[in-house]
Amino acid sequence: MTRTAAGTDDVRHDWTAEEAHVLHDLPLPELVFRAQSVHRRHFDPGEIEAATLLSIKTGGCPEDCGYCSQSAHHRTGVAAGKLMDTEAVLAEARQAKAGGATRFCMGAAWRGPKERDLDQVCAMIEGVRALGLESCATLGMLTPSQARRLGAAGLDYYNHNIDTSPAFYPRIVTTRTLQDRLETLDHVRAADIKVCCGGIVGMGETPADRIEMLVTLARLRPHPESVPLNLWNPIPGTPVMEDAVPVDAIAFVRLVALARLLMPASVVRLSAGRDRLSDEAQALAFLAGANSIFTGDRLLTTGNPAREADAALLARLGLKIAARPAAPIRAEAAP
Ligand code: SAM
Ligand code: DTB
Ligand code: SF4
Repeated sequence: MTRTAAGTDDVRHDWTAEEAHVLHDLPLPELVFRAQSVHRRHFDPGEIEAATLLSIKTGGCPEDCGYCSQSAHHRTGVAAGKLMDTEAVLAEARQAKAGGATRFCMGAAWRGPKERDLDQVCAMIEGVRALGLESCATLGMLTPSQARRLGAAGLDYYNHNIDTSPAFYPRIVTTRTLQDRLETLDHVRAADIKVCCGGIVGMGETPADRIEMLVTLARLRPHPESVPLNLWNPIPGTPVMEDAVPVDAIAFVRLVALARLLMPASVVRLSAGRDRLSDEAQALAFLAGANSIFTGDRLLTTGNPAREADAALLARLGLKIAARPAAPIRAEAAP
């Protein structure tokens, strides 16, 4: 994806919740105009990044995340599987590449990887990179040495979400803290791997929690290079199911615009729940500064728009899937 030569003088890390609320509540045309103006300083507005996900180890997870189909604490009907064979993963990566993706993201339902598993994931990363794809992994918590091993294998991105606001966090997960998540992100940074970190909306949190989540991300130094925004995909059998309140499309577009304004040089990805957004809502989200999507018919355990539907949407909008992975330069120097 083409980054423009803009400087990073509009990149700040001292955002307050009050400032974020003021931006969030602007009249929608003003909010979207400002977000699109910032977007154009950093990115080609005609390009969308495409990443494809694969669940390399599904279900049976010891964590109790109240939103997740893969937690062993909930009866969701998702069976616990084994770590996939490396060749089978690389066959999927080849298909992702043939489908136009520039990044391949491998997800595992672990609290954290075991050493033996890590050997195999490192082989997968090397294979993915040999195909000319960027690699991303999301494997749960990492120790500093595990992060270094992944970095040495050539991992480009590590996805590890903060998921929600600090105040709402203990309501959705009790087997780890937000501080644990932030520590793993520190280890990922120290290993010189780019950070993909975002969250979920629609789990029963308040609008203020959503803004707090974005402010928490925008106060990280440096900002995550990649910010996935997930609309919660309802999973019968999870505790969140009881309290979930879907986020309407316009409210979601406001969050996309706010993410773009708070983190000007970060790629903002429309992630889970995109299959419930109309073409018009997605168009508005792109106008508000979203510039990445997951392509392929599946996310991890839930659905995603069909490839053909995405191709038709992007053609209607005159948008191109970026032919190259994001430039390997950091948009922002580490402090
Ligand atoms: N186990 C690892 C972890 O938690 O970091 C990696 C996989 S986990 C499924 C990756 C992310 O997917 C979670 O952090 C959460 O933000 C998102 N996620 C999980 N279930 C979801 C759902 N039902 N709807 C939307 N996003 C979801
Ligand atoms: C992220 O923020 N969204 C992706 C990726 N990171 C790993 C995962 C979405 C999962 C949606 C639920 C599922 O398919 O199980
Ligand atoms: Fe496990 Fe990740 Fe699901 Fe939590 S979100 S239950 S850590 S797979």
